[in-house]
Amino acid sequence: AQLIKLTDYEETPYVIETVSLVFKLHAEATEVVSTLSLHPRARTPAGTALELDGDELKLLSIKLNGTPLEDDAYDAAPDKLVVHNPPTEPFKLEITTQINPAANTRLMGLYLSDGIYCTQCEAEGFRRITYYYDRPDALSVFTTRIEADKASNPILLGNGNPQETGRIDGTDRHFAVWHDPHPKPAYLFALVAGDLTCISEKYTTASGKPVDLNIYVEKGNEQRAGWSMDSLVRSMRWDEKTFGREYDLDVFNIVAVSAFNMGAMENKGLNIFNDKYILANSETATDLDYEGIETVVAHEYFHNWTGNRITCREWFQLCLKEGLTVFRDQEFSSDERSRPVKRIADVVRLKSRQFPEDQGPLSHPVRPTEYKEINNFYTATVYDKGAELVRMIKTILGADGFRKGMDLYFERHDGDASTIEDFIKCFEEANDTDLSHFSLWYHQSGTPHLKASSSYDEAAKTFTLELEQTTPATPGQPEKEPFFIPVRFGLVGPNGEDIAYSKAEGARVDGDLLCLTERKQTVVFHGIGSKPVPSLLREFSAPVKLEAGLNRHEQIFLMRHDIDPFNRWQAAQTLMSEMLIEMTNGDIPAGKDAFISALANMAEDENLDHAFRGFGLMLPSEKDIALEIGKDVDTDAIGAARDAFAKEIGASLYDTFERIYSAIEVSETFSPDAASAGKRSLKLRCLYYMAASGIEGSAALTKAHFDAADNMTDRMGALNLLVTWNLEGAKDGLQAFEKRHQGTALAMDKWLSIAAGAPNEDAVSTIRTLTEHPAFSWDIPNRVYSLIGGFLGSNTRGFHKADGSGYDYLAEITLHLDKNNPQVASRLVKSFGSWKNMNAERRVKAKAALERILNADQQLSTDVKEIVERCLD
Ligand code: B3K
Ligand code: ZN
Repeated sequence: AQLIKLTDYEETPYVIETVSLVFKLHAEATEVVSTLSLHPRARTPAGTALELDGDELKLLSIKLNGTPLEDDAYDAAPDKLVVHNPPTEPFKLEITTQINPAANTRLMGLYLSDGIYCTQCEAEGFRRITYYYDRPDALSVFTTRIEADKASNPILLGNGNPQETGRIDGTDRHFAVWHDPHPKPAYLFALVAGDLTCISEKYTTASGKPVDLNIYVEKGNEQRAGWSMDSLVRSMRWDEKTFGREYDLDVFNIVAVSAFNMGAMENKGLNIFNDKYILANSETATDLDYEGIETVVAHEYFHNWTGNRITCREWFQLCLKEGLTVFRDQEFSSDERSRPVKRIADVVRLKSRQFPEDQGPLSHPVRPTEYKEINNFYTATVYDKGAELVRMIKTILGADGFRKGMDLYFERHDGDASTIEDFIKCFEEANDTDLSHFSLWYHQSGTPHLKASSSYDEAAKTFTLELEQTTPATPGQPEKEPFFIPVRFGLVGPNGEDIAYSKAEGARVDGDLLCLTERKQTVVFHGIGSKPVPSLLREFSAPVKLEAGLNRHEQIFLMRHDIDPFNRWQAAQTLMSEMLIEMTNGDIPAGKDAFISALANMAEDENLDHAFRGFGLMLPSEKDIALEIGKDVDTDAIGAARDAFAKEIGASLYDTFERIYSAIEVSETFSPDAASAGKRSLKLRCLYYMAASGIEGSAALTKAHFDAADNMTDRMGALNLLVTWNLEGAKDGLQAFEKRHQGTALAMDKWLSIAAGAPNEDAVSTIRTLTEHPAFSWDIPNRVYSLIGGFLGSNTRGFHKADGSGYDYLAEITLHLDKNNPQVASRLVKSFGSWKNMNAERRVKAKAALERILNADQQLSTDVKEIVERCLD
């Protein structure tokens, strides 16, 4: 496969003004007639060939202005259609292809999921339907006619607004025509046909335009779609209020399908979702699922403006829509729930997914400059770090300046296929400022390391802060420039309140914001009456690794007193992480008891909300610690240290946890709201430590929690503890759960993931056995992500077992999955991204497994090959 480069970008020589599609749906032989109205651009030389993309296509016929093309006038291959010498005047091309949705196991293009026809076109799936300019800058107006058997496919959906429907005379078939007035790229095309049912709501936009909202699900699931509808309505209101963005069609349809490679897709007016992000009730969904649904529904809806109305010029600009839309969905959830808690959750996610990516062989800039397979770049870096960059723009410009920039972006680029440069320019012009140094964040990869040290001069009443940034080399970028880093901060005085300074020198400092621009800067604060503890990077104001230069005593002080809740949490995390590393090395951490007692106070602090207290108690994961250690990692030692620490905290604070656990009352009728979810999560966190303690009665208490659970959060949470700590009752619990939920795929996914995450001497055989379970299937991504993804993601000791069995197994299933679904295979094989951090024994095994994939006797997909090669590089 060839390397695609940003610098090679060129406009298409022809413009597709309109496209009219007719789908004659049949499971194994669907015919697609595509009529394109084309014209050459003014500067296109006469005789320039028209080259359209294809992928595994079969051409049935091709006509130019109504006349079949002579054989020598075109060349058709499965992956390309070339029309030689097209007219120099506007012309019409009618292309008929035949495709096989039933055989489409890659879940890209048109495929069948549980008898439902659906599509996934981003990034390059449309070319698996018909020959086309399958690239985001080719915007066109689409009309779609769908024809299908009426009894098995009563519902026919397309993009835009419905036009007409009817029977096809003399057959059992019917049709529907949809028209989308908004020009769009092919990746936003969608079609659905099947036997579905829907829930509906009427919505009126801020300016009074009525919109029909429908969420389509398989029959019998309609009572599980209510939360999604609720989330959709709240998202629409929020975007009007917060960004002044209204919806722009008469209908907004969502469809939930069970076979889907990722979370969901923002097709214009017809979002298609993985059913995991639509279906929820208290019996089958956890609080985290409810939160995820709210986020993803909002995210896809917000794409209507950031993604669809303004799209990307090419795929290198992916973060233009994804980073920005993630930022928007994060802000939405922060407004709907608790802002500090949401911030903590987002940072946990960033640090656990993006930091490892950016510190390993798969590191790439938020806006990459080359790729082989674009589907490999839907990464935590593009999405989550991309969102952090937008957040930093807001931090630097302030809320009003940010909004002005966004307003200009919407106004100036509506209808465009745009770039990051266009986006940045809007903020610069709207605020009369220069963001050129800041823009480095889009181009330079890697996680900067920020090191702080400080000193206090009592006589001069000055406080001096030294800050130094370094960014380690990343693939393709050996030398790094200093970043523009916004550091929100406070100087915390002995009474816990921030001390005001009279003057600051040495950097751009404005109120509580300090902006670093150089490798090393010394900032002197004047008028400081007593020695402060600096609280740096409040709200996690930049995606950097901070070494705060504080001793344990000072960290504990911040954990107790910082007015920034995020940094209170961060202080606790830093302490836990440092101590866990010392324990991993066989040392006994200094200040452990003082820390444990501060932890108890935080857990009991009634002034903090429950969810925050739950997060405060969260131990860094084994993976987090491995990343923090960074080299020669022994995952068994980490696991043992972490287990021991949990046990010790559990034993020394047992009474505290028991007290908190019993005092929290959750209302009897289930509600997924943030407050109730926070109570459940704090209770489960207390139970986690009690279960870990080994103290008599704790296993029975955990089992009782499981037995009494009347919702999935508690049931799954308690079962996970029984299994994780291998308590009496684990086996019974697993059986009871299975009995209760067999037949409900999304619930059984949880059962698979709990079993896969459990520490276990012979984890790989356990997984192998589970792949034979009726609840599992290699063909449905959700099943694979739950079982295999659960093993790779949560079973650190199992996956990184020193004998290499985890690596061998990943190699084996990568090759197996790659034959049918390269995107799923490629996503899993990314778990090798951390192999270079392991100790020598493990590295040898991992490298051998990676090489085995590369040298296997089968044709590898570009997706898998690219990842494996980058890992080995
Ligand atoms: N835009 C889609 C992701 C498509 C992934 C293609 N491999 C979902 C989203 O980010 O909203
Ligand atoms: Zn998105």
